[in-house]
Amino acid sequence: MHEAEDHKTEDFDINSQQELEAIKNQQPLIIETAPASTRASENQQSKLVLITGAGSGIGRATAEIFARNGYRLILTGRRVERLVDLKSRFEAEFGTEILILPFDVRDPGAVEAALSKLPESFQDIDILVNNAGLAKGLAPIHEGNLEHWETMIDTNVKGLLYVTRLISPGMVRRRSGHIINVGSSAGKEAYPNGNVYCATKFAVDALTKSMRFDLHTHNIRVGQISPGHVEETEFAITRFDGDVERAKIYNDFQPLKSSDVADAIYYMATRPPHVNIQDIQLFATQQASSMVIDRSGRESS
Ligand code: NDP
Ligand code: 8X3
Repeated sequence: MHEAEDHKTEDFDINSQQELEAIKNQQPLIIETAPASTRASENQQSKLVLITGAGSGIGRATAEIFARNGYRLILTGRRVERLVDLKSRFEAEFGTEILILPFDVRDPGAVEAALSKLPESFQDIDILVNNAGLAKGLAPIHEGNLEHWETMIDTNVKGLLYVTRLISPGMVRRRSGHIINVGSSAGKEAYPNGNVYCATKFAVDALTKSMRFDLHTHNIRVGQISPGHVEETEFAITRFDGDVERAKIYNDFQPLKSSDVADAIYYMATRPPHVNIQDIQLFATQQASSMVIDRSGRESS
């Protein structure tokens, strides 16, 4: 559905011509959001967080909790208008400093162009949240759609790798950093028709473990979060290509909310430096496993 809305820069109101030009040229866009005297970046605690897929769902909720707590942010995703909206809201509510960086994680050239030209004050990324990802389709293996498969593998696995490859060297150089990958319950337990999506999230699980092997001697924390069903996201509508009826998969039980996952990510990021939470698996109370869900109605909201 939103593939069609698609990632245009022309159809929305950007603040200035300079900003529009910057986005069109794939230049980093620094949005200063409050009078200098109140800017969160001037707080001593102000760490820098890069979130992929920040324009909706879990990424947006994660951006919000970090912004509310005074962190500086680099927000990425393809739909610039979503990022611009967030920037405006965070400007008004939290007075933090934000860099908008639109790129497609599947395109290694675009990832490199965006991340290799960061302004100096946005180069030292303390926390990377590898969140951008998606499911496409829900079909048995013998009926699978090759384009869906490519999209999931390119986004969930290769995209995560491209971003990590560019950001982790700075963390190694500084002997400081934290990488949090957004996995899934689907990366712990395969389910019928989940085949390729599950495989990509199993890959995220494996990459999280191997990245930790590679980076722990450099004082870098690597962890992952593995949620079950999460509402307040575009996950289902994307999986079912905009089919609103098919995407109604949360009506008869209370799933996690995007803010529940953001809260857990924030918890991981705010432990003392000697503590690394390797994985948080979380389900809604009414969900016992990928396939075992109490669909008798919402117990709570
Ligand atoms: P959303 O669809 O709301 O968010 C996904 C985000 O990823 C979007 O903001 C999208 O932005 C971005 N994205 C997708 N493809 C690309 C791309 N090629 N390049 C850059 N950004 C991209 O769903 P969720 O918030 O649910 O998904 C976030 C993560 O959580 C995913 O990794 C998903 O697998 C995982 N997850 C979701 C669960 C759920 O039930 N919702 C449960 C467990 C894990 P844009 O389109 O603008 O690029
Ligand atoms: C999303 C959860 O169960 O739809 O990763 O795969 S599920």
